[in-house]
Amino acid sequence: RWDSIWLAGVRDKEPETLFDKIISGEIPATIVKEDDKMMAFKDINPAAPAHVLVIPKDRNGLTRLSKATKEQSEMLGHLMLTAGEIAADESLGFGNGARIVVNDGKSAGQEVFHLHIHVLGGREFTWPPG
Ligand code: DGP
Repeated sequence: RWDSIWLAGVRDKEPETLFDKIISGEIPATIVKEDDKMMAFKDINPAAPAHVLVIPKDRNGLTRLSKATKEQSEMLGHLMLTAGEIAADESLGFGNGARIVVNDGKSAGQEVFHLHIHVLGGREFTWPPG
């Protein structure tokens, strides 16, 4: 786990966020899915009965989606596939439709500048979002 943080620090000049502390285990989180590249954990301030965040372990400059590069395509695909798997997981309270969201930048409501995909479920959603 520390390897990915060290790598992130070397490659990435942006300030660390609390998600690095979740990855390292310094801040506890309810992890629902994890591999060497990503971690998915329950949102501390859920906006729906089921609310999971999917993040890359090595942020590698990816503070927000609009900074993504072609080299990060595989990682982004992996995160998106994971979000889809979570959205189908009835044991987590999903399975009947999900809202999958990336807030890109402050005016879109982004507060943590380590790319993350929100997977929300367990209720009906309206459109347009607020
Ligand atoms: P955003 O606003 O898109 O940057 O989403 C950040 C989310 O991160 C927000 O829904 C709340 C969540 N969050 C913030 N701090 C913590 C924490 O310490 N633990 C967990 N599990 N989630 C957190």
